[in-house]
Amino acid sequence: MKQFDLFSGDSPGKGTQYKSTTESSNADVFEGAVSNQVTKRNRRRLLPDINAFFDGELHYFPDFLNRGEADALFAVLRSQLQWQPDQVKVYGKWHTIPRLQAWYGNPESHYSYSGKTLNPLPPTPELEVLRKACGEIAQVEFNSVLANLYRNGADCMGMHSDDEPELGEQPAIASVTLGATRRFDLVHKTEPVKLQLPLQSGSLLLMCGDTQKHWQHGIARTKQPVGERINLTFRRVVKR
Ligand SMILES: O=C(O)CCC(=O)C(=O)O
Ligand SMILES: [Mn+2]
Repeated sequence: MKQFDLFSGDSPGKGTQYKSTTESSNADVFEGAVSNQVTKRNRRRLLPDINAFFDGELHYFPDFLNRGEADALFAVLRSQLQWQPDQVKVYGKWHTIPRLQAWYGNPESHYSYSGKTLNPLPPTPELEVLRKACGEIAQVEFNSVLANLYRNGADCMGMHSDDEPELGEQPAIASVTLGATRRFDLVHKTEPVKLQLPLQSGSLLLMCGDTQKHWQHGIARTKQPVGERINLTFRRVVKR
């Protein structure tokens, strides 16, 4: 079994923090890191206003895993996780979601969304390594992970917030991407602001603070030929 000893040598990639603040230096950080990733339309609208509009906290670690680790983890998780087609209820009707998914966690981490309760499978060793590594960075004891497999560009995830009551107030969500780069959209719930982040293989995106309260996020469908992508969102499910 390959061990993913994330903290033995190099420390994880330096994080870039996007945070609501009145200090102008954060806007520079934002611009340097993201300006070439947002569309021209958004760049004009977004960058001058980022301090006013960023209600929440995002931290992006593009090199959380190195290339070899990311490729090896993709192969292991692609074959070992129990990928399932799933269904959600929308306006009283069941629909098959456009991706495969699997839910892993400790036995108490039952998670309800869209009219369903997911019962967790026991985490694999690789998921445990990643859970601990993400937890050290976020300073959160994550106890569950939702794994999503996007098989091609038609697979996607609609805009939503991870704001279910069992995630508690100001939930921290650690999102690890493996495989193809896909565009991650963030849209503010009340202001005309959006962010587009191409999440690269091996990256970690931490969403914390009020991000879920003020923003929706999702993965858009694309007509571009694109390979498979695995995304893992580590969460802390709390008892209500
Ligand atoms: O695939 C992604 O990057 C997003 C996944 C996500 O938002 C979720 O699992 O709630
Ligand atoms: Mn989400």
